[in-house]
Amino acid sequence: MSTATFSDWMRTIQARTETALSAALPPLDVLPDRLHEAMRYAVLEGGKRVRPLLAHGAGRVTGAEAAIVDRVACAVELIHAYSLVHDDMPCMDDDSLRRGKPTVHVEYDDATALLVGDALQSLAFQQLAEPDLLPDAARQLKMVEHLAIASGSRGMAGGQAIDLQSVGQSISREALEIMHIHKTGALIRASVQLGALCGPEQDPTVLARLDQFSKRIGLLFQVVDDILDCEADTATLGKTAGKDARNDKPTYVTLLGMDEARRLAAELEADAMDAIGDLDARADMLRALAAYIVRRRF
Ligand code: GRG
Repeated sequence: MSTATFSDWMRTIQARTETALSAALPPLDVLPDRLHEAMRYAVLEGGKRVRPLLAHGAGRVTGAEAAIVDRVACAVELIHAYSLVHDDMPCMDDDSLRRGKPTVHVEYDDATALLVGDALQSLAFQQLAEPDLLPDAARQLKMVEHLAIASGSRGMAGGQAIDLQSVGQSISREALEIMHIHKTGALIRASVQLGALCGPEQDPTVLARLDQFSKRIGLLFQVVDDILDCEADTATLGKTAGKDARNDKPTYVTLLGMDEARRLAAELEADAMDAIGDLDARADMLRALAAYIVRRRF
């Protein structure tokens, strides 16, 4: 498949995700209008939409209608947006910039940021509760279960708790991996699971392959994120590789060094490709997405 074909697909999915998110979010002229404005500020016009892309990529494999996948793409992106709003707050990472603009608690205030995250999380589950989203109610309920587990204490929120506990401490590679499997990996995995559940073709072997793929992609995403952060820090602050300039959180680069982190990224990409190697051409967008995640530069 040509790069142009993938780029076109990616832009199409990003655009339809933007439209779907805008329709799902409460309008600006409905009370409480300040909260609704802040929710729209947090979600719209920003981000790569990697999770919606993964959901649509997996949905293609199981023959899903794109309009159904839009719903689950909104659900996973709303959870992601909530996690970023809360992660940026002073009680967590205390960041003032996100996606090139002031973070929600800076633009509004702490209480609003807290409520934005809460409300986005509820809105995410509301997307999955739509009557007759799928002809099969059991499959629709499975989506709710996957997303609840992925975002709760056995998923993203749990990973964040482990991350906060590990600040300033030296941890093993295994412990770092467990943290990321929960913090970022669980939602990436759920994005693929939910996208795959949208389609009528529910072959257990294919679903297992997609699951393997998503687990590797989750870790790959984090390793690449650590590499990019370290490169950016080195370029802008003159820091040496091996030190995360933002805080004392352990990263794959601090733990393994830059060369080994790059080698690990290449290995995870190969493993991810291998996991879906047997699938037909409908998996090509997922293959291209894996390559995009490794080679992204923003
Ligand atoms: C607050 C419950 C709670 C959880 C926060 C995911 C998370 C857990 C925090 C994000 C912190 C962070 C920057 C992690 C690094 C990897 C990551 C998830 C980066 C941001 O995701 P992208 O690159 O962002 O998909 P965009 O802006 O493109 O959507």
